[in-house]
Order: sequence, then structure tokens, then C-alpha cells
Amino acid sequence: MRILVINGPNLNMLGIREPDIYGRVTYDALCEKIKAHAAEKGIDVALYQSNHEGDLVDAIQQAYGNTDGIVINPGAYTHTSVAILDALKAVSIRAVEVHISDVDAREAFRRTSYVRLACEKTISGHGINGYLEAMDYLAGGNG
Ligand code: CA2
Repeated sequence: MRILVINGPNLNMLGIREPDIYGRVTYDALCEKIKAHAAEKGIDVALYQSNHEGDLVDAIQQAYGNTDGIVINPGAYTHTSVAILDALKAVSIRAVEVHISDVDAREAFRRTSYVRLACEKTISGHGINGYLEAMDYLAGGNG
């Protein structure tokens, strides 16, 4: 099974600022955790991060035909991007939305998610473990 893990804007800053909201694990350490988990579960994983909406759309489109599942944390584009929603719908790849923080317990604008409309499941507020849970869900394990 091949899974693409996509992270949107500012998630490359993980562990550098706002540790009270996003924890102390850096983006590089998150990638290592995801790769180690994938190896343990026999998942072929690819990782992508961009701060640019169109690049995220391109990454989703490029997954068409070669990827079984997408784990996506679109960052702030969660709350604004019809383009990312449309890309997920266009490729019709099973997807899980992940948020490190509990978006429903923060500002009202974070309660809106366009991307959610194309996702089977949302995992929010489980910290970086949310990514691993999303992979397990797509791989048919304990999700
Ligand atoms: O909780 C999440 O994972 C979010 O997707 C993170 C986004 C935020 O806009 C969403 O509402 C919820 C922001 C990511 C910013 O990450 C930072 C990491 C370190 C320091 C500052 C920002």
C-alpha cells in the first residue's frame, strides 16, 4: 500500500515556535516518525510539504494512479481552499484529514474545513500521533 502524507503551509516550522499548540517535535522528526511507522506496518510512504496552495494541488494530482491513500494536513488552507478540496475530489483517492491541534476548540474560523468534504475521516487534536493513526486507518488497521 502506498500512502502520500501531505503537509501544508507553516508545518515546516513545527517544533520551532508555538510548542504549546503544536508540540516540540520538528518537521524533520515528524517525517522520521512517519517513515519508521510506515516501515513497521509495511506501508510505502511518500512525504510532501509546501507553503503554496498550487503546489499542494499539483502534489495531489500527481498522486493519481500511483497512490492508495492520502493523509493531509492542509494547515491554514484547510479553512479556505476549494482548490485543494477539488483536487482531492478529482483524483478520488481515499483521504484522511489530520490536524495536530484540536481545531474545534480554537478560533471559530478553524471549525470550517473545505477539505473535510473529500475525506473519509478527520483526526484532530491527537498531536503528531494523528498522522500515524490516519496511516493505520487507510491501511485497514486500528483506526
Ligand atoms: O492543527 C493543525 O495541524 C493545523 O492544521 C495547523 C495550521 C493551522 O492553521 C490549522 O488551523 C490547524 C497551522 C500550522 C502552523 O504551524 C506552526 C508550527 C510552528 C509554529 C507556528 C506555526
